[in-house]
Amino acid sequence: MVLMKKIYICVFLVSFLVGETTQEPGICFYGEEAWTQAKDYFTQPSTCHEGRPIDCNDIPDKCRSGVYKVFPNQTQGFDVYCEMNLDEGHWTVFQRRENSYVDFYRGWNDYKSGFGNPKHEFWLGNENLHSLTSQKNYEMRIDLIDFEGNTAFAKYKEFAIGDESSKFKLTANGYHGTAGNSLEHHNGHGFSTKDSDNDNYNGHCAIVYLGAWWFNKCVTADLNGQYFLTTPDAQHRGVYWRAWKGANYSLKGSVMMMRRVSKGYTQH
Ligand SMILES: [Ca+2]
Repeated sequence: MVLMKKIYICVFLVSFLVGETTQEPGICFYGEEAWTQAKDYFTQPSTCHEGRPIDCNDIPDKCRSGVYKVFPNQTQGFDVYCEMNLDEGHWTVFQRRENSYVDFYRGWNDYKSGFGNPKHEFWLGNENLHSLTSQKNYEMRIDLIDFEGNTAFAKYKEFAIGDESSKFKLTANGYHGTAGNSLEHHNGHGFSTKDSDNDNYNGHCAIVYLGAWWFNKCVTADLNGQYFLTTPDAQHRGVYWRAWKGANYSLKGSVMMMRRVSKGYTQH
């Protein structure tokens, strides 16, 4: 009975404060998460969840990192995680690895539409990445952490994902950072999954390396690879970034995010 009461209150608070009457799945939270959500709505500026932001650039400065709904070009909107503190904030996060809880060895349609929880492990979806990056100019930031707690980052001044007819082609130019440019080998290539081979290798990179990425011939980075708690069972596997940790190391975690670099804000 107590649990049911918590669920009910949570739905009421969220619905009331965002001015929606919907009780669609995902609007209700349980236990500690429900309390955090309710507290955010009470203590953050009321403007944090107003309007139709096209990405996390449109979220006001004083709002906290968390999940926000964004409405890029011609979409009905979808949830993203906005990183509001790191490196001047306003980053739209589109990938995160932190444990082995979510299976990343998935097919084309899952990678197209996205999966997981934006607050934890997830992939935002190639269609959503295209919607975001086709509306303005974007930069990208990737943060990596190893099992000893060391961190490294890679930033790209230009980042875009093509539409499905291009196989969600990656554009990542203008590297700087501490992790090394392991995306160079993948720049300009389409996305491949275990059921869609768009790489430049005779075999099928996504199956050989148990991942899903913009494989070329085959791989110097694959942050969507299998999650290992120990050294991977073969080279080029795991949550992989060769230029930082070599060919046989799987990272503890990764975060991939983008931020608009064009001047001005779009009114919606
Ligand atoms: Ca192939």
